[in-house]
Amino acid sequence: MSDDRGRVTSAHWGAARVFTEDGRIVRADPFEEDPDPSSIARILPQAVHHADRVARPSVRRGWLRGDRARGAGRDDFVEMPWDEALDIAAEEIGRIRRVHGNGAIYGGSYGWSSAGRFHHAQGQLHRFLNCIGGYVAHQGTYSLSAMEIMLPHIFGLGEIAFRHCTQERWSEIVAHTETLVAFGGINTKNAQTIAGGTGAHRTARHLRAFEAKGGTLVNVSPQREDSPAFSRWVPVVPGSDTALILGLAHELERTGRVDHRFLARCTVGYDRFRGYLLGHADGVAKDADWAAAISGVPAATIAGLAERMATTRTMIAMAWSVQRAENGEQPIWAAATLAAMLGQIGLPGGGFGEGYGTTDAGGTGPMRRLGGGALPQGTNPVRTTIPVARVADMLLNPGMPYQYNGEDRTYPDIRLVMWAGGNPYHHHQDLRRLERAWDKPDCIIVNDPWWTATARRADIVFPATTPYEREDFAREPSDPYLFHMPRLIDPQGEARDDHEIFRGLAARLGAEEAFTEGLDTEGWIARLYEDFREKSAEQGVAVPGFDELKARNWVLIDDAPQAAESVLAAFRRDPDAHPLPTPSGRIEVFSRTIAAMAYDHCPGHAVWIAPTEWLGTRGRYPLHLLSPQPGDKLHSQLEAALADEPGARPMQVAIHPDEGAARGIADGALVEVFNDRGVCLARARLTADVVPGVLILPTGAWYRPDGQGRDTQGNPNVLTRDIGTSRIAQGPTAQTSLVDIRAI
Ligand SMILES: Nc1nc2c(c(=O)[nH]1)N[C@H]1C(S)=C(S)[C@@H](COP(=O)(O)OP(=O)(O)OC[C@H]3O[C@@H](n4cnc5c(=O)[nH]c(N)nc54)[C@H](O)[C@@H]3O)O[C@H]1N2
Ligand SMILES: Nc1nc2c(c(=O)[nH]1)N[C@H]1C(S)=C(S)[C@@H](COP(=O)(O)OP(=O)(O)OC[C@H]3O[C@@H](n4cnc5c(=O)[nH]c(N)nc54)[C@H](O)[C@@H]3O)O[C@H]1N2
Ligand SMILES: [Mo]
Repeated sequence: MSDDRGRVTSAHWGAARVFTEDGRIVRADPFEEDPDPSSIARILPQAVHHADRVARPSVRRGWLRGDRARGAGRDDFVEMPWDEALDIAAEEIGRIRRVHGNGAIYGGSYGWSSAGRFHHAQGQLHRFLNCIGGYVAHQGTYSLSAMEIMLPHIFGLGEIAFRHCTQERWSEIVAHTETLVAFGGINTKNAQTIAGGTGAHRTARHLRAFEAKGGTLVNVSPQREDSPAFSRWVPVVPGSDTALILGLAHELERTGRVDHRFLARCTVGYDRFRGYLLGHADGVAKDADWAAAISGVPAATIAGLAERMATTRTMIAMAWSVQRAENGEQPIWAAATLAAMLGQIGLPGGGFGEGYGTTDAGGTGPMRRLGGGALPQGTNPVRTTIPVARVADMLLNPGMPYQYNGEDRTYPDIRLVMWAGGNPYHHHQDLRRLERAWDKPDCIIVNDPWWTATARRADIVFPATTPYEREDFAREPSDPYLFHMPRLIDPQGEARDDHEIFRGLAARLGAEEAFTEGLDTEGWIARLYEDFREKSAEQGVAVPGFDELKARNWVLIDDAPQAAESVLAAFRRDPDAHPLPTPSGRIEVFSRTIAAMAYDHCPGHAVWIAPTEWLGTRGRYPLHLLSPQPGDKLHSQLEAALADEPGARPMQVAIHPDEGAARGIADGALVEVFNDRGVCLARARLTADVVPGVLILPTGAWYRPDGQGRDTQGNPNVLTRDIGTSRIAQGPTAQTSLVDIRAI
């Protein structure tokens, strides 16, 4: 049977019109409403029907013998009928609960899984675990942990509130911003995705409008490609942004351009910061020459940029990569401080913002946050959490004390790990270390559609359906489209929905009624949709009934951005009447809360702290490795099929021609990238569009080590360092790693 018109479905990288023939997906075309569709979906047919799909429930042979050495991923698996595999898993979950308690279960299960409101893998897992007594959860994200912790300290607002209700939206930027200074750039490659899917990509359109009206986009980045061609590239040494920002701040002081009136009305603690900036405390003025020596940006460029920022309407934008680094808290604080010194915070098109272009949701402004439609997860009786990126620390060091945002904590003793919808062997740093940590628990259970590196290192693997094999609906709060996600094909192999997998486990653990509340999948989708519809109606937004949505496939909802004044505009207008929810009610250039943490690295205002690995270190490894997000996919998803394309693996690593010449590396040469932590293969791409000394190796290759532990696909996480940003946010630090490279 062929399906001539295809049907539209949503995905993180955008909606697509998907065509099937004889029960198989044969093509995925761009969604016709999308002016800038992503090409990621093109590989869908090959990925969904790939031989690397998990066909049946599988149990690791070694685990059946009582062997925990799973981290190296060398074991083979025994396929089993569903009932048998579910029995084994339920028995082990039950045993661990009885003997060690629910506090021994790690169910954080970080990862993007797939769009769709009901079949959200983590949500299903968390609900299941809460129904059986709870689990150790995680806090924060790999994306922006430092931002999530710092924005409340500085502005008193959570990151989402800041991004959606406070910082300037694109329309304001296009209308008012003259200079957009983007640390880490604004790259439409990243704006292909949003967590809840997107109907019509908009970032590229906004950038074109900004260009057309003559705005200046300054791309402060180690890579020219991080912003569109019309931007001005300011090449910067990775990890040095804080120093560069301090240099800009010093220029404002030196030239008398600081807006002291704004600082006095709207901020606290500028004097403390100023003493540091001018070198009163340590005798080191953080001036343009000082900043130039650290950042590689010439002092004259710093002076020119500072002048431009002070004399034009300026928005300081920061990509999340900049804070995914050691002391990633500092560039955010420094940038917010610089914006305060410029005195443009709360003016149209001015101030500090983050996440523009990081996903397509950046700069969407205050949308009506249509609530509802999310699977209720219940309450978790286990109170223990960890900062998300400290998972290997936790597994390796039960009982070890650590500090986190002013709290003293200890790591729990984890016996069971359950993962659904994430790929830690993609997302975590220092994968060889993760392998050692992975051998610690008694049991690891993974649901995934594919044999990812994580699935290959699990004890029990449950094959999950992809979104194309089940019905759902998609609704991203920052996007005006609403999608029915039809079941396009039957589940492949013996795959089951995550909900069905957890229902099977819940039934065996006496919690089926609690988990399902007597509803089947269809009943749940109807309940979530009705909930979404009712909450939308409360906001005055009309949403069709589910049957109508099903018939229409997708609809555009009238969900225009609210015209409400932004929190910062109101604050600026009258800081006493509209104080920020910080301890002082003002923007905290100096934070007593952070100073009181008494962490030796942070005195309570933004500071430059040299990373332990960066180009200023004269160690054994001379090159700085950056591992940005891949342009041709989302993280490690669809990798099975992408890796099959001729010449696609190992991944390409970008390197400056001078560095290539110094090492006898030609364009296209097979290379090894290495340091003490690991080695991976890659293929050299010589380009003058990266700063000398910097290697760019995007993430997303599946980890596939050879006999010597050398990753064959080009996964940068065999090389990255697994330490927290600092004791404040304990975020991941993937961008702080030194390596070397050699031709082979
Ligand atoms: N070196 C380095 N590392 C990084 C980063 C970096 O910049 N540099 N970035 C970090 C960031 S920001 C992030 S967000 C993470 C992303 O890391 P992850 O979110 O873990 O990466 P994904 O590949 O999206 O993992 C999703 C997994 O869910 C599976 N999946 C999809 N749909 C379903 C489903 O319906 N059910 C189930 N059970 N599984 C499903 C997919 O097959 C895939 O294996 O990576 C981080 N890692
Ligand atoms: N196509 C695609 N889009 C994605 C994703 C994906 O996997 N694929 N993932 C999504 C997710 S989960 C997230 S969190 C976002 C992440 O969004 P970001 O974190 O903003 O994106 P990255 O690609 O990691 O980094 C952007 C650029 O920052 C630059 N950079 C790195 N280090 C430094 C530094 O020290 N200083 C400066 N100034 N620049 C630096 C690098 O050149 C890099 O290309 O992307 C989202 N968008
Ligand atoms: Mo992310």
